[in-house]
Amino acid sequence: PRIQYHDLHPTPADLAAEVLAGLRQKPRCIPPKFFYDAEGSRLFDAITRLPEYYPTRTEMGILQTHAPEIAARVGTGALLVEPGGATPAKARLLFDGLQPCAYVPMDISRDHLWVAAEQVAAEYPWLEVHAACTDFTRLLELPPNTPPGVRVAFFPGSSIGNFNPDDAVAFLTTVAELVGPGGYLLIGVDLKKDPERLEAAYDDADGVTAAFNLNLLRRINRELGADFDLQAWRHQVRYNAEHGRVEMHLASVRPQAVQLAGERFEFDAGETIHTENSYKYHVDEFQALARRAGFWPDAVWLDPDALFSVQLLAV
Ligand code: AVJ
Repeated sequence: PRIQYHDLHPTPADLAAEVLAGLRQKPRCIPPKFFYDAEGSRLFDAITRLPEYYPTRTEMGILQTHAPEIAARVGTGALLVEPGGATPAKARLLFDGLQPCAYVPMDISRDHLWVAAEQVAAEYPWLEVHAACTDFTRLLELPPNTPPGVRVAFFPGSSIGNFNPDDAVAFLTTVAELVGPGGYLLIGVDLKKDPERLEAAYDDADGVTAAFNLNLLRRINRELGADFDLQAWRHQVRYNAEHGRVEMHLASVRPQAVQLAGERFEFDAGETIHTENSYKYHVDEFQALARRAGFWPDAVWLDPDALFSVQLLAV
C-alpha cells in the first residue's frame, strides 16, 4: 500500500499537570498547545480565513508562486518531512513541482494524521506516504523504511513563532540533525511589521480569535472540572516590541477566585493568564537564529507586501 503508518507512541500532554503548574506561576500562563481541542481546531480554521489574519493566505500565495524555484533548488526526488503535518493543504502546493520520493507527515494526533495521510494518498497516487505519530517537539526521528533521498523538512505557518528564540534554536537544531548534511528546511516565518496590523491579526473584528482564546477556559472547565466564569475574562492582545512578539492573554475583569482540582486560585482585577506568544522576525534576524542551529540561509521568498517569508535553509 501507498500508506505506511508508524506509531511512535507519543505520551499525550498532561492537561491537568501543565495547567496547574502554569496557574501556580506568576505571571500566570497556560501553554498554547492546549487551544486545539475539537472546538479550538474549528476556531483556528476559521481564523485562517479572517480578513485580518494574513499569514495563511499570504504564505500559500508565496508557496504557489515560487514552487518551481523551490523545486529547482532542492531538486526532485527528495524525502519531504513535515513535523505537525496533519493539515497538508500547504504541502500539497509543493508535491507537483517537487515530485518527492515520499511524504512523511508527523503529528501527535493519530486521527488527524490518518485522515491527512489518506487524503494525500488518494489525491497523489504516485506518492508514498509514511505517516509518523509522534510528538515532534520531543522525538524528531524518521520512521523506519523511508526511502533514501535528500531530506527536506517543511515547517510552515510560522509555527516556529510559538517557541521563544532559545527554544526555537533547540528545535531547529534537532531539525538540522534530522535532515543531515545536504538536507534542507523550508520554513514559513511571519515578519515584523506595523504593530496595529499585527494586533488586528490576533484581535479580529468578529471576535473569532477572542472565542479561540476563551475556549481554553471552557476546555479546562469541561475536562478538569474547573469553574472559570467565562463572562469574567476578556481576550487581550498586545505587541511586545521589546521581545518582538504578539502576546495573547486572558484578563480577569474583576477580582475573583477559581477552583481547579481542589486548589483555589485568586486573581486580581486586570491580572492576566498569558496564553500565547507569536514571535515575529526580520529576515536577517531569523537567518541569524537559524545559523545558531547549524543552518545556512539558501533562499528567501516574500509576498509583494513583505508581510510573510518562506525561507530555505541548508545544512
Ligand atoms: C498556529 C502559532 C502559527 O501564532 O499566528 C493564530 C496561532 N493564535 N491566532 C499564530 C494563532 C491566534 C498561530 N500559529
